[in-house]
Amino acid sequence: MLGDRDLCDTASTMTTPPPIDPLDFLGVRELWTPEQRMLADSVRGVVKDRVLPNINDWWESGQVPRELALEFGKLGLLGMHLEGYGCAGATAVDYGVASFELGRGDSGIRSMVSVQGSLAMFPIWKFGSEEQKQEWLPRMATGELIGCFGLTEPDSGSDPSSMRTNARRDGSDWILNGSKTWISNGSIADVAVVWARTDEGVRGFIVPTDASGFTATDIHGKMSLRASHTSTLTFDDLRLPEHAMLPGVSSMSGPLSCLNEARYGIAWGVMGAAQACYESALAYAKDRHQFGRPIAGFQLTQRKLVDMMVAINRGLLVALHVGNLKDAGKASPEHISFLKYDNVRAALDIAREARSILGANGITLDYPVFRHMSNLETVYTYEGTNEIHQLILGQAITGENAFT
Ligand code: TGC
Ligand code: FAD
Repeated sequence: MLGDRDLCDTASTMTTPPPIDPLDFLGVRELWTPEQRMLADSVRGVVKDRVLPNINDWWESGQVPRELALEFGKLGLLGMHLEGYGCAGATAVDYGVASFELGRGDSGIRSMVSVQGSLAMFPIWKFGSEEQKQEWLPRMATGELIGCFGLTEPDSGSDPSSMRTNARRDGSDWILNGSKTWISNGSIADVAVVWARTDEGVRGFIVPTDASGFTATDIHGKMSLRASHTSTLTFDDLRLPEHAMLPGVSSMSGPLSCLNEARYGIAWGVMGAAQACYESALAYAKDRHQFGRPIAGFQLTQRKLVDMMVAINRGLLVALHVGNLKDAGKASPEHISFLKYDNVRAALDIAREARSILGANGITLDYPVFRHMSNLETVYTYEGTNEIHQLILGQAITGENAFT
């Protein structure tokens, strides 16, 4: 029988909260399943072993080895949220957790995975014929084949509906002409999913990059997302067979629905980048002394660190909530815009504050912060700029369309 003393002990054990972890303040990781925590650990392991030791060299050279895709394929990360055809059939939350860990390494490396799964494989999986799925998806899931996604054009960025790239029928073939720019993975891709105007509406085409009339040229002089190949693609009377066309869609809803998938993963990934910046700034602030004390002891530094910590916990909780909505089939494109809009701007603010805490050291590659900060400038712009998501949300709450 338990005595009064035992009862008190039991009660106090039950109510004593665990110690606070400054790196996971609200214990958000505990909301992930044990399998999701294991997934996070294994992605983190690959990032630690394969990405972080090389990232500064890749950043400086602007080159990423394409073999990295094979490693991600082995882990089952490529097209992981798709079912069948060699894909892992994971949940949206699983995909988010993996993106978080990849983003913690580098947003360019996370982009390699996002583009492959959400932008190149997803449209084939969603809108492709059975033959197209069988032909492309299994080898894309392993990383043997790399894909890219061509929507943006030199004169059509935020407004992709104004695209000029076009395809016309020629007998049973299609002839593709035009250009796409700012295309991630472009010059290392084996296959490009290209969106073009046709007499039948906007159509997606699976374009092998060794086709005659296809050219990919890397964009140089980037100050952001340097560990990622970004290219301009041109199509010059490029002849494609009928079976290169995705039969399942003939409107802008095709490419725009792919963006939902990528935007969702990105919004988790930026919290990974923010976490890396926060961890770096926290460690630095505790170690760096000025005026005879650690700079972590100054109230202004504590304010910065606290704001970062709160924003990361909040961003991860919202990401988990939207992930759960997505898994329940209840996430609308506007929910995903909310997530992309708020998490990216928060991550960029966190990275800038972290940079300031590191002082002069903050502008070097000796610490990851500036690299993340500058990457986040790209993420603020791609997959719908901050302003575009603001207007999507504005329309959702006012009913007024600010675009037209
Ligand atoms: P709008 O008239 O609103 O829509 C045309 C049709 O599309 C449907 N739709 C969507 N469907 C699914 N998901 C969405 N998010 C959708 N948004 C719109 C819509 O219902 C309609 O369908 P239907 O059946 O009635 O025809 O189109 P709009 O031309 O007025 O444009 C709206 C706007 C501005 C929101 C859209 O153009 C937009 O999102 N612009 C931003 C462009 C963008 O995000 N580009 C990204 C390029 S890819 C990239 O950046 C990759 S980065 C690499 C990486 O991910 O790591
Ligand atoms: P613009 O559309 O010209 O916008 C310029 C400014 O005007 C922005 O601030 C914008 O918010 C603002 N603006 C535009 N319209 C409005 C409006 N209606 N109201 C208020 N403000 C407005 N694209 C792909 O298709 N595939 C890829 O793989 C890909 N990868 C990328 C990788 C990198 C590194 C980068 C930088 C971009 C990539 N993109 C890709 C392109 C990206 O999606 C576009 O850059 C983005 O959609 C914005 O287009 P834009 O750069 O032409 O800017």
